[in-house]
Amino acid sequence: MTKSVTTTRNGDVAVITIDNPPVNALSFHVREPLMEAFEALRDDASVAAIVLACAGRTFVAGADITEFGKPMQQPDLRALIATLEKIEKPTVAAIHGTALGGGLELALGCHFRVADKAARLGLPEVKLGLLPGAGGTIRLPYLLGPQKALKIIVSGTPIGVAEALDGGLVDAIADGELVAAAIEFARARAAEGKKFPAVRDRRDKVEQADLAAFDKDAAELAKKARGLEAPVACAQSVRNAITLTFDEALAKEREYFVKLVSGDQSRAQRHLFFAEREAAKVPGVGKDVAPREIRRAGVIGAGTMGGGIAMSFVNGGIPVTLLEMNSEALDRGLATIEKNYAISVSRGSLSEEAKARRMALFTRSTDYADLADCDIVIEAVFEEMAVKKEVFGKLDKVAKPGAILATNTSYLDVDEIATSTGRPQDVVGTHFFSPANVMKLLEIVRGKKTAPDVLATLLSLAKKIGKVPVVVGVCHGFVGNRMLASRSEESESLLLEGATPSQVDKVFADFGWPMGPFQMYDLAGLDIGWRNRKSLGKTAIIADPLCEQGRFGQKTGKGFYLYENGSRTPTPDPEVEKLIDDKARERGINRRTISAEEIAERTLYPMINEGAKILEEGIAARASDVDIVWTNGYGFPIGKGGPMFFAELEGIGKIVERLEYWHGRTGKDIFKPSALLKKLAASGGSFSDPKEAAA
Ligand code: 3H9
Repeated sequence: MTKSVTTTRNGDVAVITIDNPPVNALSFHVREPLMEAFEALRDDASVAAIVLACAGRTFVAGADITEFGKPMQQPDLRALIATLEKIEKPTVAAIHGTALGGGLELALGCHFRVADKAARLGLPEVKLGLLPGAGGTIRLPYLLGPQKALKIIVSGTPIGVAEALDGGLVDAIADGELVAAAIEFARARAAEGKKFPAVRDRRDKVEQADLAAFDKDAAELAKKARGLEAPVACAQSVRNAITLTFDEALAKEREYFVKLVSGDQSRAQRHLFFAEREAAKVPGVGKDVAPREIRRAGVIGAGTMGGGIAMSFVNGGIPVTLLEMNSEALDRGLATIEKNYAISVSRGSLSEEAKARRMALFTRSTDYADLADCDIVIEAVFEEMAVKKEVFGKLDKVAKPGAILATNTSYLDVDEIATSTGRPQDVVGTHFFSPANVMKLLEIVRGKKTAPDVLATLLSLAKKIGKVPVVVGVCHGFVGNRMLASRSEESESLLLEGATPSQVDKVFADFGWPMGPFQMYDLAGLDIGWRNRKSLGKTAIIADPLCEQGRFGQKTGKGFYLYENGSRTPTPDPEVEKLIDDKARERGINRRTISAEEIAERTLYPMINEGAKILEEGIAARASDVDIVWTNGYGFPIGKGGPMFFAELEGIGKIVERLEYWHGRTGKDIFKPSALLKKLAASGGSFSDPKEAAA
């Protein structure tokens, strides 16, 4: 077994190398020998300078997240950094890959940082519901200035070396081999023969800080935190770097960290971190299954979905043949795509050159024969079985052998679509979420005959185009929309029984959702669901008459709410309330006062129940996959970890009891507790460890 930490010598420069694959996390078996190395080299008179480097693909990517929530074995990271920082000979971190979290904090314990050109540096702890807990919220503001540091810490987004060099976080960019450059740099500093200040003693940038401007930025960020504790704690801790001494601020940082790491929000966000990685491990698709090569994609349909999907491929550097019925439709689709890129240019997130490069990756087509050289074709045509089958029949004739044929569908049976081809093993569903170029979730729908290497290809492709993939089985609506259906049905019932749209939406906002169901309908456009219902022969008691009145939501200025003078702020509309009243009276319903608790139970619990049924049927491989679907595709609050994680926090026993209560009162199937929920309630087990119930 390779040692986690080794020390080598290059003349009078000592090089410590951390080797803890895959990402050099600072596990106990790294911290212990690292501490020994620091102490030994500190006391070794033959060592003039020290370089701290990493083997493998990256510099240290953080503390070992799997150790959180367990008793911390000493030395902890703070002790390690304190020892490193006291070493008087020049210390230099040699950074390649990503220096993240505790990794960057460790590098901040050195006097200097030399980075590879492609390195990225950041403190992503906020994404785990934490704040950097080993001095990052203090040392980073010391080096970069508090306002810049605040942005990096609260967003959790790493920066590149040019920005790091400019701000003073990095001292040099390696020209050539990194460790050799760092040794050179260290030797040159040692030759200067002076003592360099530790970062903790470099207070000039915080002393010059504009506290009022900082507070203004922090207040803006706090507004966006939407109930999450970590961003607020991050901002407070960076503020402490300005107002308190180093040691006082460090003690406060520790206090905040300890509180956050043991809280439910961080547990939920850590669950999501591992859940996302777990979702990429699909039963039956082992590491030995090689993905197919994707050099060109075809997208059929240049409407909202097709255009967004095509943009996702192009953003990942994959050329796209975009096919439409006629050149007018193509012109319209490409004009929208160009407009979307132009918005990014105007916001400064894309350069003109990058926009031009992306637009050049599109090839126009109105002829299926042009799809013959595509390695994957995704159709995004009208959501109707007959139309989809016709498209797949045509595709079967032109696509090359081994090409992946994907249907972008939200509900339809992928196995049935596959029957219109002679190659069902190459057929798969890809459920993108709108706007497809923005939304991260990708439900990959595995048909009965979908080949494992098709799934492996989609999983690696998803990563390349910046999506979070979850493999799901065939059923109406797959994981996300199937669970959503139970919530939608109940939201309308709540209105008829006495709630108002704004009351329901407030319960959702208070829970942490970006918006409630009625604001969501108004934003998406009520006409979409209306069209869908009509095609299925279904009706909605409130939404249908709203549509008949031309109230399609924000785009018509009226929906469940009023949007006056083009405003996006919803205002309750007495006309809608009257409509609800009338519809209730027609049905003999006596409207009553409905509590927030009732709204929460009747909307959230049926979703959890449906999620459990999905698990029983094997449509999702694990509960954490369901959580990834909901947090990435539907705005489920990340601080609650997704519906299935939340169910365990809430108590499965309580949920089953309340479902049974509502089932008794309403007789609706959505409330009939699933066998899995009942089993877990009886055994006290969890979704990941479903113990057998005691006999
Ligand atoms: C922290 O540092 C707290 C301190 O401030 C204070 C302490 C007192 N620990 O993502 P990948 C695993 S908090 C344990 O697929 P990539 C990961 O689960 C930490 N395990 O690779 C996966 O395992 P598996 C702050 C970790 O190349 C495997 O490594 N740092 C950790 O796509 C490969 O990961 C962060 O939040 C970890 N820290 O991306 C950075 N990191 O193969 C978190 C990864 O069994 N990490 N694993 O599924 C990342 O963002 C990405 O892993 C990284 C590489 C960008 C580095």
